[in-house]
Amino acid sequence: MSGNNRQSNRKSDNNNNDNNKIKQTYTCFRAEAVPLPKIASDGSPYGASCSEKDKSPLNEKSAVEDMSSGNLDFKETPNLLDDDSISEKLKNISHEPQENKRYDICYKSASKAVKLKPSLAVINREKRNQLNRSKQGQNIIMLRPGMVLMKGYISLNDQVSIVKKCRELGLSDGGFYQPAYREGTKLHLKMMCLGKNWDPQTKLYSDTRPSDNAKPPAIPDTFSDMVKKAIRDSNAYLEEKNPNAYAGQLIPSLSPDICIVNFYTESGKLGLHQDKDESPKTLKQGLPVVSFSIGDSAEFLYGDDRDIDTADKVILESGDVLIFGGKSRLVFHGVTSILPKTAPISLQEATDMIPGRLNLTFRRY
Ligand SMILES: O=C(O)CCC(=O)C(=O)O
Repeated sequence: MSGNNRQSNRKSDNNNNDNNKIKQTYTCFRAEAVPLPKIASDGSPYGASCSEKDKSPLNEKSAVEDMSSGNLDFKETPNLLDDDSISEKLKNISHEPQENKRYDICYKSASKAVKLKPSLAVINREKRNQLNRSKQGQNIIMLRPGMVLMKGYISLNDQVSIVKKCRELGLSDGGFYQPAYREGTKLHLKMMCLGKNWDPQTKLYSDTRPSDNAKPPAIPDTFSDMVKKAIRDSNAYLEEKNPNAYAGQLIPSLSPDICIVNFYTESGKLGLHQDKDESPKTLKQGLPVVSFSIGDSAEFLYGDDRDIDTADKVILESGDVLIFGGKSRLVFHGVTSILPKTAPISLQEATDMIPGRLNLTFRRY
């Protein structure tokens, strides 16, 4: 995986129905603690990046979100601790130096008392999303040879189970942490590896995480089964739809031994990169990367090179599965933004997940 500098200015967005080319560059800001972004000459996977953009005045909600993304200077917010419910949330989200903290992707249930009531517009959107989910199996789109998007493929129940499992694993040894590059630039997400560790500093896989020697938790069997089923279903659909057109374009099956779990807060992002640190055999065979999206939607770019001006764009919503293997195994891809408040309400209610997006990418070394 390698990244790209995104310190530039948003100019335009020529998104149209026929061709979703995104013609944008992005304005990004640097957090105090983050060294100057650099062009990722080393191909940094998640991009030497612009930093958290949210500099808005603190209120209860944004303070908790900022704390959860590790960007809040605790000393500046003494009033927050006067409120019992907020301090309850903060107890759950460490403000120790990021290297040492256990990152919780869900609020404690006690914090439910401070939840905001969803607006009518949000409730309606949720209903539409649920309707789409019920069309499961008819919503498979081939984005390009070897790259398939399965809209709403993961049922809400399974999404809830995945969030709960990731929360549990994320709080255990080898769980979520704040990754950084060798030069100290922080990635705009929290990460946890399952199966094997992938290190953003060396771009190598290993059995333990160098920063704390933790052994990554195993990939739950239920996750692996879902990955295998998704590939089978996507191939079956493509074959049935048009046996001639898709002959030779089916996705090789995958028995994953690595899963990289990313959690993006609302200001999270990830530069255009390729997933190319897996074994030469895997890359040669085009064994796919299978990606699960859960929570808030993401603006996802993909293309032939590390160029946001020529990349295509697609919105990944909660429950979507994206598969890229075969001819698309080395496609450049990245996340330009998270679309706040787009997660299914029922998911939020069942998990008490903090605002943001959970993404799991399964691979084989
Ligand atoms: O969050 C996503 O959808 C992409 C994640 C990704 O590209 C990666 O982990 O390599």
